[in-house]
Amino acid sequence: MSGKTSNEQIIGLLKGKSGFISGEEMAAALGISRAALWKRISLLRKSGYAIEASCSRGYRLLTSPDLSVEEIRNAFSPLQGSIGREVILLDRIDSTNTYAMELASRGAPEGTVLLANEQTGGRGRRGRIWVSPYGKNLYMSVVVRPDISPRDATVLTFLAAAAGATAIRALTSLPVSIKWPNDLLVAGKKLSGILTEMKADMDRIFHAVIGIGVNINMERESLPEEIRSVATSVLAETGKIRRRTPFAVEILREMEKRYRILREKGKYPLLEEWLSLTTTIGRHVEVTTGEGKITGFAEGIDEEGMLLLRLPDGSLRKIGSGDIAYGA
Ligand code: BT5
Repeated sequence: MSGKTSNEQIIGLLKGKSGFISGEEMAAALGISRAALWKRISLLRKSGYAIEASCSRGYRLLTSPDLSVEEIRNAFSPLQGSIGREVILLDRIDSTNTYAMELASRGAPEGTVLLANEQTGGRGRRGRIWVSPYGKNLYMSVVVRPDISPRDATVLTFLAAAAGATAIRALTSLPVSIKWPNDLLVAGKKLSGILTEMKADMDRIFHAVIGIGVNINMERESLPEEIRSVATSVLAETGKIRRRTPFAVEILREMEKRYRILREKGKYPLLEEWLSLTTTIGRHVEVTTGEGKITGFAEGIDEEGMLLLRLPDGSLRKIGSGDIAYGA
């Protein structure tokens, strides 16, 4: 348990037992006094854990908060890989990406994860908003320092999209697919979006932040009118309220696996996996770019993740960023 604070250790001990665990045993395991243990338990209750206390039998965990930073930390060892080695949960922030970029520029270690219960200024690409109501969804950003060229930064978005799709499929059995470049869709509606930002010069990335928002327990009716028809959530698709913790843990695990592949084998395995999960390639699409709308046949991606669009006049156009609409 090295590197864990007493909060994580307490939750680890309580979760390790289905019944009560004595205060004496816990205090001994943590190397703290019974009084200090009591204080810790009170604080954990304040952050949403229901812990029963009995004079004769000790403590028992009844329920955990649905987004538990202690459980997320316990799922990752600081020594194991990089992603998840530090996990911060904030109640409310303008944008986890903005704050993670700030932390990264102040030297936050690679793999720092920032989560929030609510974003008051959640962001999409090009200044658009990401609707982020309190306690409903996952809003998560990860600091990375990849040794890749800034021209290859799209692979970070692809890595997160594949990680998100794989994790959400495993947890929900929903047929999640990827729409170029950064959307996760279920039944044609947006379940999740990814925003990758970086500080870089011409040939080096100093740091990057990969932000992912996943709609979990948000009711479709609570969405603003203009988003309702394009968005969905796990609740809307399955009718079930879910704990957010397993989504955070599984997405981070899947990101870690792919980040290691990027480090050890380079970008090509990730581009290939992304191709196997996308529904964009091999169909007629309409792409809205900064210069307007273009329609064509999405033939593939190039080695930097740019979309290769065959235009009606037969020419091939490379598109670096845009919004895709699927034709009827
Ligand atoms: C995205 O942008 O899809 C990137 C979303 C990234 C959100 C995460 S949350 C954690 C981190 N911190 C942040 O501040 N951001 C990241 P884009 O492709 O530009 O899509 C934005 C569009 O999606 C909006 O214009 C709406 O149409 C739609 N939208 C907004 N909120 C939504 C939501 N909660 N669910 C589905 N669609 C939404």
